[in-house]
Amino acid sequence: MTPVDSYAWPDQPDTGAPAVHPLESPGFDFFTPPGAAVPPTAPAASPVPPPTPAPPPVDPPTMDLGAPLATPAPGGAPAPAPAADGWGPLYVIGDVHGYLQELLDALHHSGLIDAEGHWCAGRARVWFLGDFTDRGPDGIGVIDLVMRLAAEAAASGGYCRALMGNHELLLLGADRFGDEPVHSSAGTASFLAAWRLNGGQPFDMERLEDHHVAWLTRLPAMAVEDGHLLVHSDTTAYLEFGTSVDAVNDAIHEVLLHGDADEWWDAFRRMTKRFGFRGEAGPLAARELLETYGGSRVVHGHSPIPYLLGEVGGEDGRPANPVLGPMVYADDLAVAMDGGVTMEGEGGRLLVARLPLN
Ligand SMILES: [Mn+2]
Repeated sequence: MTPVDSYAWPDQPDTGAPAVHPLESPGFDFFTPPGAAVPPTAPAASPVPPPTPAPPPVDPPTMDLGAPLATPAPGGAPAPAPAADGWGPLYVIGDVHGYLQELLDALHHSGLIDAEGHWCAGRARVWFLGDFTDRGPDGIGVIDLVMRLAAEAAASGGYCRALMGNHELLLLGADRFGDEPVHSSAGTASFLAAWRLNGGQPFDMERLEDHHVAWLTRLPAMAVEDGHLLVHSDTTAYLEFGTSVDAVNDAIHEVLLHGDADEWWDAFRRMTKRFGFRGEAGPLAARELLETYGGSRVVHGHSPIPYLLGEVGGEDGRPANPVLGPMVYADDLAVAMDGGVTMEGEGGRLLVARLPLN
């Protein structure tokens, strides 16, 4: 893989950029370069003192997966109590985008991993909502951690699973198709150009190994758990893949296993749409997904909460308020879980939430 330039804004395409309108393009994906000052995390409700501020993301990353966390509280939060059916509580985690240390801090603070970074939540259930790589300092480190926690959780009788986000498709597509032109209704592009424009990190691509590719390729795009429909993106475009959870997951896997670059691009384009549950038509759209796939609430990542709230875009581009937790909206039918960890220093944070909310 040829090393790529440093950051480029999606609305300032370089020569390799797709010649399409930003709003129609997968390049329309919010982007904040890493490297901003990292504020102390501000956990909402927990007896555990906030962890010491993590060091600013470095490039290349140097943090160890198993390094002890700074939090002095032994064991982190109290161990989750098992549910009546034997399963432990259900957690969801929003977009990580390579922010490994922030993920370790958040998991430890939630009582899911111990001070050495190992699963300590027994039969708890964890779903990551996708988008592990790009933008942040250690995307492959994040994937390695999630893969290891999946094994450790299974050995404890719980589980740690993950959905496929659009950045997984982007990374896999860039790895597989590179500069090969893809043809979409919006113009010509390539996965490599789109990946670069959306925060693709050369050090992640260099460390992407076959076992990562195999694991990422098998991730489901949606799941229903405890009455929650879990998806990465806030869009009804999933309906274009099928009308059941299995049909959607099978259709996307079929594309990843046998599709050509154009078919991959079409899947990527659908899974990159956003804001489907916002505004007046939002509740109806959420209801349509729930009636089709099951569940009583859609839980998604992908669109950072400050953007969903319309709080970004002022003169300094900063959100008006820091993200404190998940956002319930669309007549309580949708939960946004992307706290905007890439906007650290600007009020964003990585969100871990135990479901149900309220
Ligand atoms: Mn996304």
